[in-house]
Order: sequence, then structure tokens, then C-alpha cells
Amino acid sequence: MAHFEEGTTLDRFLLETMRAHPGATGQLVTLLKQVALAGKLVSARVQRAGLAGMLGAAGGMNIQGEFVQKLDIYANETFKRALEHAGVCCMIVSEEEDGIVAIPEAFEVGEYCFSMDPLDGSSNIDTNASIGTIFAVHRRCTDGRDGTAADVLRRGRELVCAGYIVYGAGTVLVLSTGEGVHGFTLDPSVGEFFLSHRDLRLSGPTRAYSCNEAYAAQWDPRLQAWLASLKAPALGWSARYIGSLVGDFHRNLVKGGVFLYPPTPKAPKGKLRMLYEAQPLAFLAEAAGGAASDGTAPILDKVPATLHERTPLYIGNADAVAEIVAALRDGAPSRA
Ligand code: P6P
Repeated sequence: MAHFEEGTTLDRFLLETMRAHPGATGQLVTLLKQVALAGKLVSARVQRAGLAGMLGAAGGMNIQGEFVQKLDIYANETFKRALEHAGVCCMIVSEEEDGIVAIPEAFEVGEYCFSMDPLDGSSNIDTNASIGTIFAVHRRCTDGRDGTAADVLRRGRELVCAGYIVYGAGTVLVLSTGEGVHGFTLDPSVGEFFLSHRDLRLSGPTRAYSCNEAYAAQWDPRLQAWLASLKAPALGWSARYIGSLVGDFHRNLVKGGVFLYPPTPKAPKGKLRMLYEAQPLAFLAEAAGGAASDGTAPILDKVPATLHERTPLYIGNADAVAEIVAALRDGAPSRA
């Protein structure tokens, strides 16, 4: 990959990365520029949410049975509008939409399928905690005008790109096309994303775990034993949990850590969704040298059966994910 100094704009990064791929048509660059535009619009609205009466529930319930916040609706519409007219997508899947969103007849379709959680962590909106947009991009594998479920119900290894935009103290877009993971921070004074986190890595051991421990008594006893084994003072582990997947994942990507959302009797398949949460973050984790598992198999090897399928998720530094998988298989390690 070409050498990019800090301060490179996202546009320059995308154009120069495209030039490194002679067969590139420019459609993916256009798609990601539209994602960046939508991210800027959502960021501006999130920053003003407290003032603009955008906090609080909008009243509806989405397919997940969750109370939909007004910003969820705004984010969903903004990303759909930014992508549907650009001639680069043949379908859109969203956490906020029951079924596939087709590209309106008035617009050309393109070769990409865009899956998103438009505003993950939205239950945290009125606490000013980090929230974000998570997205996954497949190249279509079907013919015809409109994309179908078959275009996205595939192994995550077939993704061409994945990323997220975290709306926190700053707005950071993190993405990968498989060759490294890079972060771009928005300078709202000029409306540009600048390269700020080149080649983020999840390598080496970690001593930070991230989970909702209130549910721990409901987990597999072997996982409970693994968690308990971390708490010997000499081991120096710490706990960090925001309750917003994109915020928890971003902290772990920048500082190291392992995130767990295990199944419980109430959520036997876990809470998080394969298509637009687990798969894109697993794509990023592996591209950064980390790992992501459902407890038995790599997330990227699984094929979702439905658009909104859920999965258990263990993701972050590879050594910690491997320990969790081993504990669920063989029981917790003895840390003599
Ligand atoms: P819990 C937010 O509602 C979310 O979908 C993810 O962003 C987050 O990781 C998870 O749920 C938090 O779930 O059960 O800990 O509140």
C-alpha cells in the first residue's frame, strides 16, 4: 500500500488505493465517499441532538422490537438517500428495515450490496455516550436489476469492505478493504475526514475485557470460570464497557481488548446481528490481526440464514478470543 502520511484526506486515500487496483471501476470509491457524506450529516445531527429535540424515542418499534429513537430514523434515511442515487448499489439492508431496500426505479443500480446498522447503541443517545454506524459491503453475486438476500447471506470472508463511523468526542470513520485497517477523523471546521489512525492493529496480548457482567450468572459455567480466572490481582486485567458495540469495539481496536456478548436463556443466539454488526466488525478485527468467534467457529466462516440473524460474539485480540473458545470447549485454564 502506498505510504500515507498523517493528515491525508479520506478522498486522497481512496483514490490512491483505487489506483493500486488497476481493475477498479471507481464504484467502491464513490460508495465510500457517499458513506462519508452521510456520516458527516449524521455526525452534525448527533452533535446537536440535545439542542434540536432529536433525543428521546420517536415512538415506533423496529423489527428488533426495540424502541426507535428519532436519530435512528434520521440516520437510516440519510444513509439510504446518500447511497440509493449514486448508481453503486443494487440493494440496501438496514437494522431499521424489515426487508431488503430496493434501489428506486429512477436510479441506476450498481454492483455493491450495502448492509448497515445506521445508529448502533442508540439507547445511549441521551447519555452522550459513543454511538455509531456499522456497515458491510458485498459485491453482488446474482444477476438482474435488484439485489437479493442471496447477495448478502454469505460468509463474511466474501466482504469487499467493512467499517464503522463512531460519533463520540470526535467523529472517526474506520474502514478496511482487507489490506489493513485505517481510521479517519472528521475535522468539522473544514468538513473533511483526515487519516488519523494508520494501520490499526489488534496484535499482542491484552488485559482488558468488555461485557455486561450483570448477565454473567446466566452464561455457560465454563465462560463464567474463564471470567473469574482473570480477576487474580497479579494478572492486572481491567473491565471497560459502554453498552454501545461500536464504542466498545473502537476502544478495543485502539487500545486492545476483548468484547464478549454471550448467549443467555433470554437470547439463546446472542443479541448482536450477523450481517451488519458481527460480520463487519469481524472483518475489521481479522484485518487488524485480531479474531472474532461465535464461541465455536470464526464469525467470518458463518453464513447467516436470515437478514437479521443474531449471534454470540467474542471479538478482539486473538489471544483472548482463543482463550475464550478453548474455555468453552475444554473449561477455563488454570492460571497457576
Ligand atoms: P446490553 C445497543 O443497544 C446494543 O445493540 C449494542 O450496541 C451493545 O453492544 C449492546 O446492545 C448492549 O447490550 O444488553 O449490555 O444493554
